[in-house]
Amino acid sequence: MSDAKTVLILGDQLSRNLATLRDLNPAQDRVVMAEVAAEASYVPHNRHKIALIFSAMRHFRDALRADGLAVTYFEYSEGLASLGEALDLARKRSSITQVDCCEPGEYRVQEHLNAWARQSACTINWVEDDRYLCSINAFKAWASGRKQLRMEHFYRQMRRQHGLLLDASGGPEGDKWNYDQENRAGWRGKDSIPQRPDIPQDAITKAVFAEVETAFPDNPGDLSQFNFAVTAGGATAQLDFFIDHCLPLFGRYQDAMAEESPWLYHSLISMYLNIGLLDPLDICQRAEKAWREDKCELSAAEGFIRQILGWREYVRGIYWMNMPGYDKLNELAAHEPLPQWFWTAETDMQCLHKALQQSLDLGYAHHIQRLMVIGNFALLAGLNVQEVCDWYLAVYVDAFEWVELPNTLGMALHADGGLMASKPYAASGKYIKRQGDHCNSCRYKPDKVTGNDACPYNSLYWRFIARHQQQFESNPRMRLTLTNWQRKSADQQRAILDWADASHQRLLRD
Ligand code: FAD
Ligand code: DLZ
Repeated sequence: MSDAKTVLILGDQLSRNLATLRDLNPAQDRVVMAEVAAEASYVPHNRHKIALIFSAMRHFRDALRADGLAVTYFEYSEGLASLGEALDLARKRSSITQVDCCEPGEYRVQEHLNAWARQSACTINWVEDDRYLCSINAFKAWASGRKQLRMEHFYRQMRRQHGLLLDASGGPEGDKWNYDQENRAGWRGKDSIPQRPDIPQDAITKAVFAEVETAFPDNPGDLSQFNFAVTAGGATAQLDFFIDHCLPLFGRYQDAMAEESPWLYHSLISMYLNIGLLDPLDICQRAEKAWREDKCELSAAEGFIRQILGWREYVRGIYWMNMPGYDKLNELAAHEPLPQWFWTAETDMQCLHKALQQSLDLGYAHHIQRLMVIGNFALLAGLNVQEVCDWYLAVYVDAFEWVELPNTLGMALHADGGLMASKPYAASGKYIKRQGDHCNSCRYKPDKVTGNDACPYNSLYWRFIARHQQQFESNPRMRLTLTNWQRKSADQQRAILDWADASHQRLLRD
């Protein structure tokens, strides 16, 4: 008989097919799972996120036990400080010299467990997490020797490698790899938005709500609006709903924003994918099948698959290739303190108010809200990079550092100097007006740059461009913007910058 195994399962590793769970011997092996203060408190997580993870962990524990596996499980009320403490307690119950654990989603957790292993004379056997479609080493190999990394090149290789949306000759279906140009419609209220199903909550989830309300009274999140699945079966039902009702218009409105809906046609699946309740390849194959069965346009299926097969895997590669260190980058020297109203949503900029409010209440905002409303404001206002990243890590239900950090620090804040994005995603109020209908009910006018009713994004945009002119000069993708700024007369520039400084002071003081 081989030695008994001890497997640590983290809160975002709730997949029955996890590499460390394969081939366990129920007669002797043991799984350890723990709800611990360090993980629940390293940022003030949204209550939706804590409730989702604790409830999903408890459901997963019960499923493993139903399969005959022995699970040592610590609930939050048992008061454990850290994952290390959970392993210490597990060691008191049976002798453990090695713990098997799949690669974690955060460098911080890896460091913590490595430190625990050193002081406990135990080894941690890190096992590759093959739920991802590109391993960390495969990404590094792809990236090595390339002068510039571009998601599009990575994505094409992933399409070929996983046989997605390919024609008989191995080329892209429809002769085009990318339909992004067709996926940029703004929201004008012309289509009806599907009503999302109410997800029933069982006794486990209700018990978790009560514990979370008590233990995290000051964290964001309105649990009366909790509507997440907590099992693989429940998450699959949500994916089914998306494929049947939302995928056909997903592509067209991917970049849109609507007053009436926090999610439009988006899939609302990132939280399930990230904690292991859904499988990325399966999702991509489902989207391709929907297209082959004529249930959606190619542009919708391609746009959706690109997010999961392309962006999701790409950001994970960028994170692990650049950690440690990536989290400290601040290329544009952005140091302004995060305004208090990021935690209350009290701002009279309607798009920002809506995006912040739903982020705080529901733990969800779609990509354009995260990037072009909240992230764009943080970029233009020069908000402190680490404070903004911590805010994103806290607020969103799907936030784990491997995916949150490259998106926030890299894509939204351009703090990595262009590793993630070849130009800053800086935009004025015009973009926000074009993509949605928030401006109709806003007190500010998106076509005015100065004056009390001018949209603050406009003058802040020019202030940002003016401040970073030198850094952007060598970037050909910024040339047109810089020329537009430089063509303005000295008086015009002065008037815009004076107004921008006054607005900046007012907004950051409020
Ligand atoms: P859809 O729009 O329906 O997209 C489908 C899926 O594609 C998503 O579920 C997600 O798994 C994947 N996806 C799409 N874009 C990205 C991307 N840029 N990076 C990685 N995966 C992507 N996503 C997270 O999962 N966790 C985060 O913490 C997170 N933080 C972000 C912070 C910022 C500043 C930005 C700009 C984006 C962030 N994203 C993050 C990416 C993206 O916004 C979310 O994945 C998406 O909004 C989740 O909603 P959805 O499931 O309805 O996605
Ligand atoms: C986010 C989170 C929370 C809130 N709580 C726990 C927990 O109690 N136990 C646990 O194992 N994981 C939790 N997580 C997820 C971790 O913080 C971390 O993001 C992942 O373990 C990284 O793989």
